[in-house]
Amino acid sequence: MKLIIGNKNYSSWSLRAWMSARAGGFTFEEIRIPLFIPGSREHILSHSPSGKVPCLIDHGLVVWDSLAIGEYLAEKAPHLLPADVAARAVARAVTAEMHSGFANLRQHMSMNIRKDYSGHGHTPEVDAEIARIIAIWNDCRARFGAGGPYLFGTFTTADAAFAPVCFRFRTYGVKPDGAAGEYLAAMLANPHMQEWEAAARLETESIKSEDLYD
Ligand SMILES: N[C@@H](CCC(=O)N[C@@H](CS)C(=O)NCC(=O)O)C(=O)O
Repeated sequence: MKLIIGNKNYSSWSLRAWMSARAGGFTFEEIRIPLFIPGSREHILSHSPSGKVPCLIDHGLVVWDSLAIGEYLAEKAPHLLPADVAARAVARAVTAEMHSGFANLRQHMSMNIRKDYSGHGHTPEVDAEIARIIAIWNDCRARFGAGGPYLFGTFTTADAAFAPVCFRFRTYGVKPDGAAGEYLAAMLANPHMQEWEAAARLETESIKSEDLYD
């Protein structure tokens, strides 16, 4: 299995797929393509038909888009989704909401693990999206979280979907209270998250357009 990803500091979509692959216990070769430098588009297209990362290649089968990759990995490692049908439906709902929404947060609080942009990025629209994310976290933890520290107890693809938000909240100094805050702390302490973060800190490329508040 191969996973094509972008820069670990910046590529939020890559992180989602990578976290599902790690949490699923898969052995995979990681192909990291630094984004937005000469040749990167051609390099990505040599693996991924969409021209985007992440892209998963499993015995010749090409699966692109982080949502499809998460679903594919969960078919092979069913513990990546909750066992209960209702919990599984909600896990998919919050994952889909994350995948298709939160445009203001993406724009004003882009993932940038190495930076401390505390206090930056707030607009009324961003703050409304932050409130919605905190409400999702509190709701999932209260209804489904009894079996562990993650949204549905054990780590699922829903946690992978929110992994970039956790790094964003730290970069931009967003500090939820209560259950959501405890969830954020658990995610930032997750060994796979820490492995990704350590690699992001070692990267030397900068994407100036993503360093929003320098
Ligand atoms: N909906 C896609 C989005 C993928 C995406 O936008 N990836 C960005 C990096 S995070 C990318 O490949 N950008 C390179 C480019 O557009 O040339 C997914 O979930 O995988």
